[in-house]
Amino acid sequence: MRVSVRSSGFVCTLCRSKQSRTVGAQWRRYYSAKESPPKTITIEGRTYPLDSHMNTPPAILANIPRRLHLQKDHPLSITRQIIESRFPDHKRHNALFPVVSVHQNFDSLGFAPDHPGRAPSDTYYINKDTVLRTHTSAHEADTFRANESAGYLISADVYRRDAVDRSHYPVFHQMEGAQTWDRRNFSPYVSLADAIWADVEALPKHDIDVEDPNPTIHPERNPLQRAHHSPEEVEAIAAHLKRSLELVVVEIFTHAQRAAAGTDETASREPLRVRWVEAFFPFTSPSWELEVFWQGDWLEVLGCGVTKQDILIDAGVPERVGWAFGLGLERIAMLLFDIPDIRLFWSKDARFLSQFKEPDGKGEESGMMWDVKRFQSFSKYPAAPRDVAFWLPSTTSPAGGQLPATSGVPRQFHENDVMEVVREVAGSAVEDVRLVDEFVHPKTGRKSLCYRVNYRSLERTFTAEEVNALHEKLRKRLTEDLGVELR
Ligand code: FA5
Ligand code: MG
Repeated sequence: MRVSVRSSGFVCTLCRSKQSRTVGAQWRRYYSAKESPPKTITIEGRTYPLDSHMNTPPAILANIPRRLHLQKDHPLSITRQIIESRFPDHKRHNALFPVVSVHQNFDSLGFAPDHPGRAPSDTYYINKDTVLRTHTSAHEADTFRANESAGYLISADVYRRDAVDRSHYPVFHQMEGAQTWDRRNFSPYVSLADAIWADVEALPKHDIDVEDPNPTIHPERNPLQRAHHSPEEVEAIAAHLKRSLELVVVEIFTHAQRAAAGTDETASREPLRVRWVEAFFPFTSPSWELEVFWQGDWLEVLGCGVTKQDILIDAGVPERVGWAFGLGLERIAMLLFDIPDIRLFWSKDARFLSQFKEPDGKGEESGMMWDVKRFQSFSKYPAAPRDVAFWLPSTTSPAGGQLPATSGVPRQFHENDVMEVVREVAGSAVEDVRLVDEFVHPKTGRKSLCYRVNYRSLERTFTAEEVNALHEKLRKRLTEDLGVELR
């Protein structure tokens, strides 16, 4: 692929798309010390052509080989195995490659062409057709097509340009689960719905109080796929889905409370509160999210729903109907072990890693084998907050700023671009980044933003000089990359 380089940025000669200077400049800075940027990139032996859509920093790609969900004795791997123990008959897929096509990640799941999730402000692109998967659902269609089992689980690393705080990291891990029934095979029952209800009855019961105030089907908010399912079938599928996932939460909390019992009596007495809320995903209907009350707030742990029948039809299994879910392994592991900061999962510090142990030998299928201990936080090092205030680039629209552009179509400023620059300059030296002030100048219409960057190491105390140097570098890079004017 040939790419023409202009002083103001890059234009992809293949797709003729207008790329912001950020994307082109990043690509040039990361991947080229020489005159022209490289034409391809090789990731673990697989080679991809590059174009001006490339916005994935090397520091993000460097996480690919870590595979924390498979690392022995790692809390994410332990969490994965405890959840897997609730689905003993589901086929597991734990080594699927993270570079996927735009088709797999979005099109195959029915994402609209203008869905915000596709934007380069939210997703790491390798080229215009290739991304780092943003969710494990990227493998749904292929796994349904392979049709190897009625149920499956996929655990994997996923990548998103997102906020910087204690529960968000640009790389995290999800577990996808699905269960299907063949509508031609319901004997000895009189209907498919009856056959599914028999499976619901075969699941264990639990005694937790679950808030679930909404009807399973709501014509506007959570519609039935009328062409494909009867209301009775959806009631049965939803009951099976919800019970299966409530049992996951019960399993996790049983372990967490047992671990807490040894340390803190009040935590061990706090009853588990769980609620279902209505949700929307392009690939399920009806859809829900499951939230758990934890340390004073509702925490979303998973999304799920009745699989869109078009996905199963396109995958060549039109006779199958069923459910799917996707959960965040970090979120669950934070509840399970009481881990306060998502950056800790990436730590190579023995004070962190040595606290977690898988049981030896077999017994993976039995949750009772797990001896979970509550994480003993090592001492907290002081936070060093620094503010950075800037004017967004002048713009015809007084409402917001725009990134420098090459071909007349400017790209809107997006907060995730600030987050990305912070990650590049300071990596995991930053605990969180928050917008603390914004205003629009009454005369010029220019917009000013002020972000508070909270520098704090998990492993030691930073000196003021170190923090100042990082912050100065950040200020410089914000002007260079985003075209903002420091105040
Ligand atoms: C999804 O990713 C859907 N693919 C889930 C799904 C699968 C729905 C199958 C229906 C059927 P969502 O973007 O809400 O949905 O992410 C799912 C879970 O991942 C969240 O509930 C949360 O637990 C976790 N999660 C999302 N973003 C982050 C993040 N930046 N850091 C850590 N965990 C996250
Ligand atoms: Mg969600």
